[in-house]
Amino acid sequence: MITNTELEYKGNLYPNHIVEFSQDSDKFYFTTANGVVLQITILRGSIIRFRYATNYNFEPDFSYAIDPSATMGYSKLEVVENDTEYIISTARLSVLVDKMTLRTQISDLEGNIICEDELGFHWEENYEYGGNTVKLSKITQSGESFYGMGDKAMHSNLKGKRVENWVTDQFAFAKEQDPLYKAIPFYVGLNKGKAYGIYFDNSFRTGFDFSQERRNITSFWADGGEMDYYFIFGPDMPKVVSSYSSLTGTPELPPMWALGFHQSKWSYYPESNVKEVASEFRKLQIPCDAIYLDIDYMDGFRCFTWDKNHFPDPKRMISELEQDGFKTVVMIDPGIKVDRNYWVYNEALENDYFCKRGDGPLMHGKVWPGECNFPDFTNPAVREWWAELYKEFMSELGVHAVWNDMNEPAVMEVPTKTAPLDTRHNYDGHPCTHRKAHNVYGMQMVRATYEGVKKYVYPKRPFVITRAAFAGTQRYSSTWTGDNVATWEHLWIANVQAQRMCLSGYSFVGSDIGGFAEQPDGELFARWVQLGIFHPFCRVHSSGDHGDQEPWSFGVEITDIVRKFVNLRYQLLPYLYTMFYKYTKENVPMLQSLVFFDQEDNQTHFRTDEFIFGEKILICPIQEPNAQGRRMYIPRGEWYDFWTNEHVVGGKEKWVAAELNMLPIFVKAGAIIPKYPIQQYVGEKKIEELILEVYYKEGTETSEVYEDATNGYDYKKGRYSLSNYKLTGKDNSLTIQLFKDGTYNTEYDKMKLSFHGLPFEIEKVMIDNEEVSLQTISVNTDNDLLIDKNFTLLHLSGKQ
Ligand code: NBV
Repeated sequence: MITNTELEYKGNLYPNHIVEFSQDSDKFYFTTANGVVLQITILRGSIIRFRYATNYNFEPDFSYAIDPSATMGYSKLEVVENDTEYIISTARLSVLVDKMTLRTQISDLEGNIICEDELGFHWEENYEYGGNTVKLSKITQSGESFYGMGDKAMHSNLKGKRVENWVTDQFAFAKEQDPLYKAIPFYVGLNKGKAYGIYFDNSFRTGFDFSQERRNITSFWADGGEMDYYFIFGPDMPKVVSSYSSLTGTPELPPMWALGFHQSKWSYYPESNVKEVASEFRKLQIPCDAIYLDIDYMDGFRCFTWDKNHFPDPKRMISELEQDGFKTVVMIDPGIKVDRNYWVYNEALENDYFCKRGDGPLMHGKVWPGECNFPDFTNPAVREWWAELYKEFMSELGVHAVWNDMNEPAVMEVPTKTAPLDTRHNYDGHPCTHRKAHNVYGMQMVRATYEGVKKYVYPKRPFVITRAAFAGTQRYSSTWTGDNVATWEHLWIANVQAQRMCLSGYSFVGSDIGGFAEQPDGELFARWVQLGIFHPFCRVHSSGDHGDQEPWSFGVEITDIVRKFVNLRYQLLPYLYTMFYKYTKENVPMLQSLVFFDQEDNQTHFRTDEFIFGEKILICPIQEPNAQGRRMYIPRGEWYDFWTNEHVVGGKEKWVAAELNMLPIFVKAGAIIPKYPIQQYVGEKKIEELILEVYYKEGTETSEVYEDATNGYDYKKGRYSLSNYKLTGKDNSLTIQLFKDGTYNTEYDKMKLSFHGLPFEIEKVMIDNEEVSLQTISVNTDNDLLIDKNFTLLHLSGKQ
């Protein structure tokens, strides 16, 4: 028995002095007299895991969030002991463990304290359920800021906030409302120019307090499980986020069509309605790649069935839509209707796949179909079964993609809006209650969906969307921010949520453009489209309760604006696809908040509106009605106004004009932005030439363009084309070097280069050290050049 009454304070228990220390290669164990064991694992020089056991007893080491393929390794590891502490040193950090209290302090090699325990680990025993409520508090350094935490609808800097992680169906949520649909217990702290991250790997309900309760204290806790967190050192934010992403994973490349514009509504039916919407897009020449079928396509809301009155021949419809360039995406929910004549229900019942309550009865609850049972997706056998259910949809009917909704799981007519806490789960062989499994339930559902869709759309790539998510869900699925509202405030929220999700390792994200609940007016809709086309997932969706929300629903002026911006997204597809490639390969978030882009500039620490799309394009949405423009912050460096080519030096605020058909967009000097011609859908046209918008800069800058077959897996065999451009600008010359990688031969042979901001008139052009006559390659008076795609060195010069 532990006797630690002297260490009890305000109901909490604390570790006392260390009585035992041991090392087992990359793991260190510190055991206190009252039975607390701290296990420190060195994963990399800058990633350190801290786990605490009470009663000497660790739980089995299992996590849904950590990517099993994450690679680790470190170069240096030393430990020394003095009278008061143990000091572990890696090539990047040193960790002090206090012998009397088990508190830790992490410093960089220059001796700057990066993260320091206040009370450190403490806990409360949970009499009712067993186990502990585990807690940890740290000292907030003065001037410290906090970012991340998934989909929180609040200011991007979380200093002074307290948040909770419990995935929740939060229809028409409000600003500051919490928790929402996702649980991503990961934050980034930024203190005196140095960033670090904490990922708390615990799927119970967790809480984080960023100096709200006590001014100088940051704390986090969980209703159960272990205090098990990863400390990730930067000191640059991109390094923190990239390390977090390497721990929890990134997705594979989606098919390129998934990055197109998508149209959805609750619900398009019958078939004629779906067809009308699709043909209107083509008639009005507004690009669109996918159309969504919400729950009403089903027979009485039974998953994996069709309402044959409204959709008599889904296979034919899907193939006709496909011929017109539309992919069909269908909804699947977790609730399975209790119905003895329904095969999915019968199969699950026979195989014991449904969740059960504490004492054995099936867990049930009301959702769209009425009374439902809920598969236990934390059981691997259930996931396998669920994956197989997609066979007919994908391989026989030709459905292209699936969205999983209501997978918090949402349950109607109960105060908790979800499954009862005593509901039992397999948790991949670690049986537990819903208290532990709730936050990962949706994740495991969409994981199973992903596996099934992937298997049955093969040799194409899968595309899946989820509403609920936990850390790591990004490996399987894209996501949307749930049931937002058609208000200006929600436009602000959507912007913050997308940036925050990207910083939290989850880049494939978008909001219901225009708002799900209620009805936007044309102006709000247009402004939302202008933001939405710069989100990785770009879909208009609405509840349909208050009227139509198609691009043409608000009159000709708005239709034209929507077309203009959707066209721009399609032109930027090679840029967007390259962003995705860099996200999957190098963990670069697809959207960067300004603080992420330039953490050393204090001006960025509290900015919410502006963000960088990819690595080179600065966007600032208009978030108020009747605006003719807005003030915005231009981050440090040199930029060009996308519309006017005006050269702007950043590090200051600026008024930027933006009438309803405009949006403030700036391009980083030195950038090379690839563009395709406008297509009505991905693959509509043969790409005859790649357009490169080249923005002059004095000095050097690199840019990349990734291309492949846009679908399928050939790219994994090396059939991709990765072009690395290095631009070097001088007073009277510009050099572009091109290094290529991969064996994919793009269908175009030529590249059209358009120059912006050249301080000289082009007089001489050298390609691969040979002079070429300007007449033969110049396409117009602007000196746009049309050159062979296989150059390696382009040199332009002229007089200023
Ligand atoms: O399936 C209907 C809706 C769906 O359109 C929406 O996108 C989801 O977030 N679903 C929620 C259930 C009903 C919400 C009131």
